[in-house]
Amino acid sequence: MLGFMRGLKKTKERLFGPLWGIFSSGRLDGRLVGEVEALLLASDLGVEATDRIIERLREKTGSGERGAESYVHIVGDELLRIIDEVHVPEPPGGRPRVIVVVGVNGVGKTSTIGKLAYLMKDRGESVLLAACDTFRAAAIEQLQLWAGRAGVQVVAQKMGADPAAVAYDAVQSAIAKEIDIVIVDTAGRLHTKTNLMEELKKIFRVLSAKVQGIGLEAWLVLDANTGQNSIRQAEVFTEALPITGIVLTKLDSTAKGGAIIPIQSNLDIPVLYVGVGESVEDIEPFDHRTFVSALIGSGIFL
Ligand SMILES: Nc1nc2c(ncn2[C@@H]2O[C@H](COP(=O)(O)OP(=O)(O)OP(=O)(O)O)[C@@H](O)[C@H]2O)c(=O)[nH]1
Ligand SMILES: [Mg+2]
Repeated sequence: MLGFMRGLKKTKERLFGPLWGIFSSGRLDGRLVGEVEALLLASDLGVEATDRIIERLREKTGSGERGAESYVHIVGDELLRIIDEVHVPEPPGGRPRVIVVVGVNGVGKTSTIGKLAYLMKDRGESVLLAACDTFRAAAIEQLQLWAGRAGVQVVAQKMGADPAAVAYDAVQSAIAKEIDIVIVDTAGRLHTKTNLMEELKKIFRVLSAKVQGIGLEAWLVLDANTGQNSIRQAEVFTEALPITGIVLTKLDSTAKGGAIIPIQSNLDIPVLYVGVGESVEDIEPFDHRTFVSALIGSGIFL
């Protein structure tokens, strides 16, 4: 909860501070609803969520009902409803669980992997990392640094090695050591985008064909600063791979946190974790009730 509060500071300042202001300024009428609509649209919640919220508020105009609190709760209630409609897939059974982490360059894949390893280890699970970004100089060392912070091991080969071969090695090693979770770091950029997608697909293909009984999944990392444009970015990955979860990073450095809503509902993939800073502890499981409560500054949905 604390992390969420901290992480959403800028988003709250842009959205829910002014929203309380509008609702407190008088009776809810057409003019106020218009102001709310402009604010919601400007805050990255997306057209669909904005339309739904505005429709709910319009039902209340002229009702004589007063009080900023009750209107803010209508907003929060509709946001929860929208997130609740997102399909949450069951994690695949099988052992070890193998999570291939993908996303464009610089979104925060490697840091997220370090943070996830730390979090999962803290929960009592054993974790092994696979250094499959063999393209970018120093990527392997960067993952090793994060592994050191999290207190977990890395399977790596030389720069330029075949990422699918590294992933295969890591999974074999995890099976031999009875490790619970393998997290696979991947490149964010190759010579071309097509190359990158082919390489990611190959990691998937090799692992599913060559090792039986693992729980293979792919998570997509998106940078919250990209706002709703992340949806287009995500589509390239969702066409290539069966993405079952999203990690939204850098929530602490943007006012575009509202984009969590359209990203999930447009892609129909849940946000599983959010990144709220640059240290190993700066990750939070995404809980939609905590999120909405933190966003609107009221504990009513907890
Ligand atoms: N403020 C903030 N910074 C973050 C967060 N997550 C990652 N970063 C920063 O984003 C930058 C890129 O992070 P990386 O983990 O290297 O990103 P990447 O996706 O692995 O990048 P490539 O390997 O080049 O594709 C680093 O400076 C991180 O410290 C976050 O939640 N909050
Ligand atoms: Mg990286």
